[in-house]
Amino acid sequence: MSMTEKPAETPERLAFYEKIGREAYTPLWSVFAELVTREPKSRCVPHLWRFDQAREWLLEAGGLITAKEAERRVLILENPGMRGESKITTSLYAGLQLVLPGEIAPAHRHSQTALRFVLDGDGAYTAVDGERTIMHYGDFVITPPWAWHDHGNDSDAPMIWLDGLDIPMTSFFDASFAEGNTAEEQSVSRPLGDSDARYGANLLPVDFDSGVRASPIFNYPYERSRDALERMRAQDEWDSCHGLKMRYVNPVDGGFAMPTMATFLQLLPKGFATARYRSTDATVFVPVEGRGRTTIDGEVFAWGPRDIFVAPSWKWIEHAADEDAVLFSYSDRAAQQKLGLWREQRDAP
Ligand code: 1HN
Repeated sequence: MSMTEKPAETPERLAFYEKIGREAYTPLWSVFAELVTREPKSRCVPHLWRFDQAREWLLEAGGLITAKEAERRVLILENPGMRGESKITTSLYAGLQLVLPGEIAPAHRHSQTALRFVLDGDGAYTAVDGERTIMHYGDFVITPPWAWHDHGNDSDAPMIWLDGLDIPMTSFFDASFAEGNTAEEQSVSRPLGDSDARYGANLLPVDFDSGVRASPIFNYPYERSRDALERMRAQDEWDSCHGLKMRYVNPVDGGFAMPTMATFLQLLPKGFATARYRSTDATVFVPVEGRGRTTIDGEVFAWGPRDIFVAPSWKWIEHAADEDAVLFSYSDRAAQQKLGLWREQRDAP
């Protein structure tokens, strides 16, 4: 049988499909080519959201509903190819969350893993399983599956961050559980900086086994990651497709920081233009510093700090930096690699 063409229908065949269809059967040969495609086919399309517009509408939402009433005051970034599905890619969710000064986003927990990437404001906290962390611009913070979490803003300015969750993936597996807490905020049971000291200093408690697959570090401060990139650039070894690209790591097993989602931070020096690459993990990019342009499937997106753009699976991507630029990104590569699915093709050595 051809991989791409479906056999011609005949009146006898159609009558047969009709008969078996009434009893919940379908002939594989009439759907095979759509099920097993030669290459990834997706409704996900490239798109860019401007932070300035998002911030304006988030602040407007801030006048319409409180964080408490909304549970989470978030504007979802919906892929234009999949409107109404709360997805930025086929497997991933993205939203922008606003917490105003004095507000609390109440404690809850769920099966879905979440990441936060801080985009505006300074000094709000998120609490995960009894420990708070204070958030600053560019910090990457994780909420492992089934961990209690709440957010609060004791600063005097609005805080906005990007939420990335594996919601569509969890729905795909029909594995979603969630519960709220009777108390609005968790009681604090560990001092600030406890996880960082225990797990973030190239040390681990001897015999450590958290029983959780996510990293025990839950705030990866931008200051530290950025400093690492800056010190490495002196070596002048740029990957032709990715510049200087690092992945956030779980110190316990060397894997990605979260079980389903992979996160990255990359530096593209001023004037650098990458070679093309494509990979099976549709990716959400967030420029943290600098300006540049990314071409995705032939379409050019000019970006600046805090804009958000998405590249679908298996579409050619190339970046060009007009200034020294830093990009944060996340994708489902962590899951795909565990499942033996991930592929990358480089149009370069
Ligand atoms: C969630 O728990 C948060 O904790 C944000 O801030 C967005 C979207 C869907 C489901 C849970 C948060 C979310 C979410």
